[in-house]
Amino acid sequence: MTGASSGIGAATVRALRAASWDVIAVARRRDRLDSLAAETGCDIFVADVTSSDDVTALVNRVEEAGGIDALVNVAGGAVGADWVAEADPDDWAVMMELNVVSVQRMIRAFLPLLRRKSVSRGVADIVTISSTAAFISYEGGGGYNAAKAGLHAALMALRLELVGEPIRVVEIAPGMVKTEEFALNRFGGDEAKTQALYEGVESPLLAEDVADVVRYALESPAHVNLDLIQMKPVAQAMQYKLHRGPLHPKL
Ligand code: 8X3
Repeated sequence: MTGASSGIGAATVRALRAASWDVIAVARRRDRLDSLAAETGCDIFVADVTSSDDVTALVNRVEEAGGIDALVNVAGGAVGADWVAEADPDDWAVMMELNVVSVQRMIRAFLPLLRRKSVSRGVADIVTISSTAAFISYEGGGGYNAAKAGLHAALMALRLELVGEPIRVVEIAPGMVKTEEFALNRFGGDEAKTQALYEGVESPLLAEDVADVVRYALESPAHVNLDLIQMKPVAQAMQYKLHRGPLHPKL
């Protein structure tokens, strides 16, 4: 599973290890992977999913380890919150590479192994974290909206292309998830903007909530494909319809 060094990725490693899955945690930051390995007993592999050489080395390692039952694509993210007319095209290119092209690179690389594993396990899985940003655009989200919408479109095509094979293509699209890095990266390290985003929101989703759904998807009976799951905190009806303050019934 990719994106394992923090946030939803690290939480998913913990959730899967707690459910006795063998996990190869993949990310760029060795120190974080080392801590995760010490904590959970997962295997680790330092790789940048934007590098074809790194992904090839990872495939070789996974083959040596006997293959995989599931590929979980978590790596992704937003760079900047600039409006379309002002955003740096290089930021957009990074988002496209990380959220779309790298996922395709991983799927292309691992599909042969997943096909082989599906014979013995009865099913194999490709689980990918997208975002509600794939479906609803918002000011300052253009590049991220485009990238996640592209990812969603690609996963729909993949599901069509794999029909007839015992391979589940699962897309999990979370809304507001409070993690240590997502918003901070998006806002270029601006703590005040990051704090303001979550200000007053009663119980935003946590990385662990998304990790639970990944585990549930993987452990569902082999004939059940969760397909597309959107999940949001109760306080969020849409990205632009967010309740700040306590939730209370209208009695
Ligand atoms: C992040 C969700 O609402 O910031 O994937 O677009 S949102």
